[in-house]
Amino acid sequence: MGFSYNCQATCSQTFARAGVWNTPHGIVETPRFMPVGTLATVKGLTPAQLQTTGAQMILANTYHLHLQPGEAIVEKAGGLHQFMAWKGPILTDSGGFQVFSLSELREIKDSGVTFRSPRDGRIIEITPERSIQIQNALGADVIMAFDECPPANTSRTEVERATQRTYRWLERCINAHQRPQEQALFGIVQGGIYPELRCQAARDLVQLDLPGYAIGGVSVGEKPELIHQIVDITAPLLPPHKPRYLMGVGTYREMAKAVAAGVDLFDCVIPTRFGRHGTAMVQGERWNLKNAQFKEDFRPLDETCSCYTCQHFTRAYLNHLIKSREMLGYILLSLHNIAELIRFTQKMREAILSDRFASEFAYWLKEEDKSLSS
Ligand code: PRF
Ligand code: ZN
Repeated sequence: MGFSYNCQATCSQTFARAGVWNTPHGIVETPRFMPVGTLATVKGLTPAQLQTTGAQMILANTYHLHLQPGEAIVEKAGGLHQFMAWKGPILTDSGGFQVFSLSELREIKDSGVTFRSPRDGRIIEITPERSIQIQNALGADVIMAFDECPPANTSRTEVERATQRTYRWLERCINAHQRPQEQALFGIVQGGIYPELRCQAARDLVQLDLPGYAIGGVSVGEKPELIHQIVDITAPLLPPHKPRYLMGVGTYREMAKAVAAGVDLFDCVIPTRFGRHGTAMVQGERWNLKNAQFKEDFRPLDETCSCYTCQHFTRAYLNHLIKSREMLGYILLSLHNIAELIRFTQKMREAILSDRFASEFAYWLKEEDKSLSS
């Protein structure tokens, strides 16, 4: 029972590490990508299908589940695991990020955030205490601190204010947390693109001796080089015997560079969002399956992929499904895309275990060729 992170191997040339993280609902082998199931569903996939992708831990979201169906319903159902029939570990994000990114008419004060519900227009207040109360009721294995994530164009003064507020909110989250034995509360390092603010935030959070740490506030519109720089500065300041989670990042290069900096966990909506739009992620490329070039292509989507989609269906069939707007097309692409990203992180893990990470992932780790990259 409980939580423990055990490092199995470290890379001799980077800060990459492979580990096993024990949670109350099973182990997570790191580095690993976590699929996003915002509304207690990874869109389009049954838990059994999800399991075949190699998913171990999945995400859900406090903000969305508070609005619909409400945490009381989930609690009555016996908690998130029972409600959605996912037996593995679950993490809930605090809602902080979504309040900022999704709601119109929001007001941020020291006490918390008020916003107008996009569903029915009622005014809702989420405070650090409220976020934790909701997350305690939802019952995920890992819960996230309620933080303020300023957008990329925010001034240093404003970011400093947000980072200090995030720290005060974290103290309130810790005090409000009613189930510390069953649910690990992660702190989130903010500080924008400002190295000194990141360092200060990381040091302050580490003092609180939390069971895990996240790097937030990246991939909010800044250049990729800045993501790498911030992660390089922040990750080494986090305790080596606890998991490190880079929030909202799921592109190959950013994950590889973050793993090289010592990050263990990732999440991103890209694989499911792309899947729902008919886009497949194949060996680092993005293919639009609507494209006529696939019409008579009877090869599997990715000939090297062992996912259910690639084992059973052709590009021609997927082209047909997507063109016909058939549900199954979106489902099969989401399944493959998730499997693809998890496999990428699993490959990094295996490379670290045999100390071949730096050479095998050299392509992703080298400086980006600006003429080719997107
Ligand atoms: N904070 C929270 N969730 C997040 C982020 C954050 O900064 C990000 C930023 N990439 C994604 N999800 N609570
Ligand atoms: Zn596949």
